[in-house]
Amino acid sequence: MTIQSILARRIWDSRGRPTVEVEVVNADGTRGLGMAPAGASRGTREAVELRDGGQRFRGLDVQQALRGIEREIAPALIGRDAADQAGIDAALVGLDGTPNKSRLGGNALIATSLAVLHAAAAQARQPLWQYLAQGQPVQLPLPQVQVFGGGAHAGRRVDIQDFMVIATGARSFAQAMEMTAEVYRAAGEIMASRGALAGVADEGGWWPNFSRNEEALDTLVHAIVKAGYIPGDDVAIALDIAASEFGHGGRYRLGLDQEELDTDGLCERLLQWLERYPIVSIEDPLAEDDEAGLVAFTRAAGQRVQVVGDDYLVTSAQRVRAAAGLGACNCVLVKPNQAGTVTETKAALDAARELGYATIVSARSGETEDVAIVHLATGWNAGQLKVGSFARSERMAKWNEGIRLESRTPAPAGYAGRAALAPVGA
Ligand code: 2PG
Ligand code: MG
Repeated sequence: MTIQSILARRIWDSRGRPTVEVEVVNADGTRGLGMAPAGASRGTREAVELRDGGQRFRGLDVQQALRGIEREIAPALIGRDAADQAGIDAALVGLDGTPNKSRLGGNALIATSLAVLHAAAAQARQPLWQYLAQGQPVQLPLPQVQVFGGGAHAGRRVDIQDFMVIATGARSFAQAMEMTAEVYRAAGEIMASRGALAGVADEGGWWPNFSRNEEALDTLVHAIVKAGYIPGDDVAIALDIAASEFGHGGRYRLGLDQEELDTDGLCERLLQWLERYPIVSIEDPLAEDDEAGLVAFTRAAGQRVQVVGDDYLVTSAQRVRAAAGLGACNCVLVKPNQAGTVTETKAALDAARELGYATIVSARSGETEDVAIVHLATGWNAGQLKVGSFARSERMAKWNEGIRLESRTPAPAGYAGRAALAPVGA
């Protein structure tokens, strides 16, 4: 069955910014929709988003990306089989012709690649996760859910970007959502009781009205207790330090705490937090350019907690292999738009798995109603899923999709739970 037409249009993301949507229509009438998400804290080696520049929508319009899809991508893909994901993705990469996908745009490529994937699943008359699972037993992922947003997602009100919880005591995806709902609400009540409630940040986490970064951690523990759970037992903490946002060349400036730390100083601070708080996962603890720091931190903490590479690994199989050679990180954050195509995303995930790294499929801070990543996390058996907070429907659509997958027949073969965390088997 062949691709009959490809439509590209501008839609709007969760920050009200332009983004790319692609619709692939097969000859049998089945179709697939792909939407490009957008990050705010980005790794410098990510696939480049093609934006128009100029005055309109603060330079963020995507007309050039749409034109590239209409004039170059569509003619190259029409007549091909949507089921040939690898062939189509290779064609996309070849057409673009640049190492960072800057000519046609990573946003154009990922929207197209995801639309082709959806169209192939629709053609096979299977839910996407099942199409991806190819008959292998797969599990619903363990969710990481943001409670306070910070960093680039909250006007840098606090330095640390994501203060998240993982319902480690939950025995199903639905139960993890129930526990998270109670903690999220308790955190809001605590902020309200302090007169500190000021709406939410970009991913739906409570606005981080704190006077120190550690106050956010204390409040998170307090919220877990107030919700009736045992910190570390029932509900644990996950952080995305997103250190590339406040550190370069081994110098880290914590604006809120009015401190400047070097690599050793930041490592030491984070190791103290690991002692004092029930943290089970820590992402981008050092900046993307601080490889030695990432190796040292992983050596010091990687036997006890999950050390996640996001900006540093940028969903690249090649970078994952290099990191494994050095001993940096023990878990890979997998973001399809960092790679630019579904096939390259899967290659990064496969490399991670082969090397004994845990994997988390992740959304971006700029999202849409698209729930594809829930299917990718499940169908690829990634083990973990990160999609932001427990508010705003671009987030809730994804959590709710997980609940749907768990309760439908056929359902995935159970729930990954805390065993999905690195270090694996700890
Ligand atoms: C991250 C993501 C999601 P962004 O850093 O992991 O929280 O943020 O999409 O802005 O890169
Ligand atoms: Mg991150």
